[in-house]
Amino acid sequence: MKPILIRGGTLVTADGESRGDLLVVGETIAAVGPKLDAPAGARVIDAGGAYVMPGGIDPHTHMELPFMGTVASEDFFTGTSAAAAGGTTMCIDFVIPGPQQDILEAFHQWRGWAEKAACDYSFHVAITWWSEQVRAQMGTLVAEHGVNSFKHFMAYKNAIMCDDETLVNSFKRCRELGALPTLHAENGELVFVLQKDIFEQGITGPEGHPLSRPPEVEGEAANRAIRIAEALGVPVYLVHNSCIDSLEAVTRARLEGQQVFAEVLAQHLVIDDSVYRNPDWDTAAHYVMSPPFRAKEHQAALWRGLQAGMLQTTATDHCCFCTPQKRAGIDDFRKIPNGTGGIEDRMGVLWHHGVRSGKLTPAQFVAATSTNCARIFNIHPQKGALMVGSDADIVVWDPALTRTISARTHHQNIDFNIYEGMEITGNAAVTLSRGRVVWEGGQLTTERGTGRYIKRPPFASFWEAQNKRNALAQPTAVKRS
Ligand code: URQ
Ligand code: ZN
Ligand code: ZN
Repeated sequence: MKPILIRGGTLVTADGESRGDLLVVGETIAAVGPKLDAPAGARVIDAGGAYVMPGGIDPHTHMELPFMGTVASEDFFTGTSAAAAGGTTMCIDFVIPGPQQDILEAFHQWRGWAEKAACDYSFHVAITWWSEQVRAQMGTLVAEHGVNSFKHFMAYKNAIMCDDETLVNSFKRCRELGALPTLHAENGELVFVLQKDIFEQGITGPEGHPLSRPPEVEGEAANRAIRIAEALGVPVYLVHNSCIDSLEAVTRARLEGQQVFAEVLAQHLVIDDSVYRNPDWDTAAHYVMSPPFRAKEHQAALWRGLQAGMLQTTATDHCCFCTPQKRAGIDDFRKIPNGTGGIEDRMGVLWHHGVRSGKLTPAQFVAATSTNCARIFNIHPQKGALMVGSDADIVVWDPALTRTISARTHHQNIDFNIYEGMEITGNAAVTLSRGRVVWEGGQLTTERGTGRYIKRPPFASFWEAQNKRNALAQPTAVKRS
């Protein structure tokens, strides 16, 4: 590949903005600074009037996920390509072993599916059951395969839900390994009973979905997970916080100094629960995901949480089921496959509703769409940075580029778009994945298989300090005379 000089832009990182140029040689950033010379044969990209920022990292996707009797329609090639069209250059997906499935076997299964990816990717591994073998294999995944985060679904009873015994055992194991436990925090037992009650009252349509998972169902689980983590002395990361109830649990813990990290989905920031009252069954079912979309006051609180730094990352939970797949629940909302798309629109939606509205600065935008995720999951500054030696995952962001979001024009492999008709200003003009231009002039030039699996090292430094602290705090036996 020829060297690429990105010239005349405003470089923006999580730490601020500066005018300057950026030189890419091969797959990494070779130089950053004012008035860089173009080496012989270099390609020059004019970034005048645009921002130059680290490629987005989406910490929460589910490409080609087998779930609820079907398989998500987006695969690792189409999904990472659509991501590039929106400025995202890496995703962290999920290995979700079936109950009693060997977790190493599941890991290699997902690694096989992801070989077609067009941008870089990594995997959280879900702990859906417990045994001494699971415990041992978590160690193998950390030591040999670069996994430093393990997911726990507190919802989806009789499927992938794990009980408190599994949570406690797995959290303890994460602490031993220097890995970060992550959580889908909804009380699955409550959901199961509420779903049954609502269905038996005769509410069978998509409007039953949010009724069976009210905010308190999420708040209880979020608080329980946070308290378990506190008691065991392990950090914790809560995915898709959707409401005031979970945000309050996160905020309290963080204000007390507990190591709690929290994610919010772009769609939960801008879409409310009125979507479930759409008279068209298909349209209402398009929005069935968990946690569900909430009443308006929750969006305002989530924006404040993002601005205040209580929510550190933004994601999409990109888990696509087309309309015919959603219709599996035509007579029973409990059977509608849970999930929505959004990987292509996350950054544009956040820029339009966040930066253009004055809620976020460009630097906060970069932190929330890329750098915080890289730091939390221990891949900074390889990812999420514009530093010499960083991977050349870069977006030339045009703040004036306007587009109307639609399934008719998006690159996602799903037959609807949850943001259908939304006009946004601010989009990726050029996207580079490890130095390769994959999006430019409205055209994708991704190639199957050019994405790489990114290993994420354990958090040794945190744990050594934590273990030393706990050793000092060991309760001493009471000497009785
Ligand atoms: O719960 C998740 O994160 C996966 C199964 C995607 N589906 C969803 O509704 N969020
Ligand atoms: Zn989830
Ligand atoms: Zn998910």
